[in-house]
Amino acid sequence: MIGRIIKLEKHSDADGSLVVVEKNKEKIGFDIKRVYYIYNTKQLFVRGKHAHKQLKQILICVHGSCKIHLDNGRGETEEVSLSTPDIGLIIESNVWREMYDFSYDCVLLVLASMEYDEKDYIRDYASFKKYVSSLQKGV
Ligand code: T46
Repeated sequence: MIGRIIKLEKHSDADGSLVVVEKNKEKIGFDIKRVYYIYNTKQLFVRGKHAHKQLKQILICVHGSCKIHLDNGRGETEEVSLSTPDIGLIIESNVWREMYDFSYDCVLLVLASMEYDEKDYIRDYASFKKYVSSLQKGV
């Protein structure tokens, strides 16, 4: 598994539902420093297409649905469908991600371990593969 799926604590009653993300309960393994969300994405548009050197994130599709393609740069890939607000996908650093197949009503919430830093992005796939291989060789 490249991404880690976590089941979030949901409290539902006749009046509705509430979902909690708590670092220690869900064994998230990092502090959350930034929150953003993606919505109004055109269905055929592919977002992401990058990796992060340090950043770790949890993706939660709080409304609608979308798919996430993950690639660890070492020959393994994975497709994850998100369509439930009480499921989170943890993506560690050094994972190439692409988000696609957005439903018209998709709201993708992201909880991130670091503040925004463009220098942390690798936006070119060949450079990503090179970077992962340099990590493996310890250079
Ligand atoms: C990721 C996936 C899941 C900011 O100014 N601050 C921010 O915190 C973020 C996340 C983005 N931006 C700016 C940078 C771009 O001008 O917002 C614009 C769109 O960002 P980007 O093209 O990187 O969006 P996505 O949907 O391709 O990727 C985002 C995150 O950037 C990325 O970290 O893993 O969502």
